[in-house]
Amino acid sequence: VAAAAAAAAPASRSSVTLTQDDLKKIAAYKAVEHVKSGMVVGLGTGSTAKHAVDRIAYLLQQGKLKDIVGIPTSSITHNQAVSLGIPLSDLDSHPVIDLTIDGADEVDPNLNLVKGRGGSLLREKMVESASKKFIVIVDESKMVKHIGGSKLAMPVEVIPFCWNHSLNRLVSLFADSGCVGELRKSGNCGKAYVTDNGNYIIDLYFERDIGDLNKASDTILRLPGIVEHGMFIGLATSLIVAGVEGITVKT
Ligand code: ABF
Repeated sequence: VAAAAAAAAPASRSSVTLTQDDLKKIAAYKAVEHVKSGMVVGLGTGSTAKHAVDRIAYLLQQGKLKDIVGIPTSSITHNQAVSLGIPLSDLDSHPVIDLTIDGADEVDPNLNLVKGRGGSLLREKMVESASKKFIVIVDESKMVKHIGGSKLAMPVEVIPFCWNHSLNRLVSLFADSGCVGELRKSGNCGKAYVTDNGNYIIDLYFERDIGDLNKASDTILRLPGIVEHGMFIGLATSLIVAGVEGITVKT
């Protein structure tokens, strides 16, 4: 209720105190305004994108949207969409997607993103790179001056075979940036986290900025055993940021 009220008016005029989840919902609902009947829609993953999927399902149930085909970016989103009755397909059948809505872990002023701290990145990148429009939805805490410059993780999906070797090679690529890496673990059980694609994730941490993002991307992807990384460079076409002062839209 609080989020719906806030979505209808600038947050600063709302009489309610907005939580971070309210802000995520506001950004998600705003993005879903761009979904039109008949579209093929990429369904993002994470606590922000989840609100967009809920909203699309609600509008379908109300008959305000029709003939939507959803392309989920993870098994979690697939299951959510199935439970809500959203018709689904995949990239094999729909190689061009009209619009994808997804969250991010970091966003810079040029709409470059870090994604994958929640565990999804490969399917997201496949879907988002096949999308005519890709709207990123975040609360204001995700905005950074430059991705790759924070002290937080840069996820890299690797094949499980000799992952420690891949970790060492990744770290040595970025020795000048004071890089360290660790295998992502699943909860407290000590076992490796396994992605939807049966792979592992290595989280890289940089002491200093990694500099040119395209160069860093190319360097990582040239390593055998690396599947994909969490830098999404030049893929987002617009950004919706929800903050306590209101919504900012950037294209
Ligand atoms: C997924 O969800 C990931 O790529 C990213 O790590 C995360 C963002 O999640 P949240 O909206 O929960 O912060 O899209």
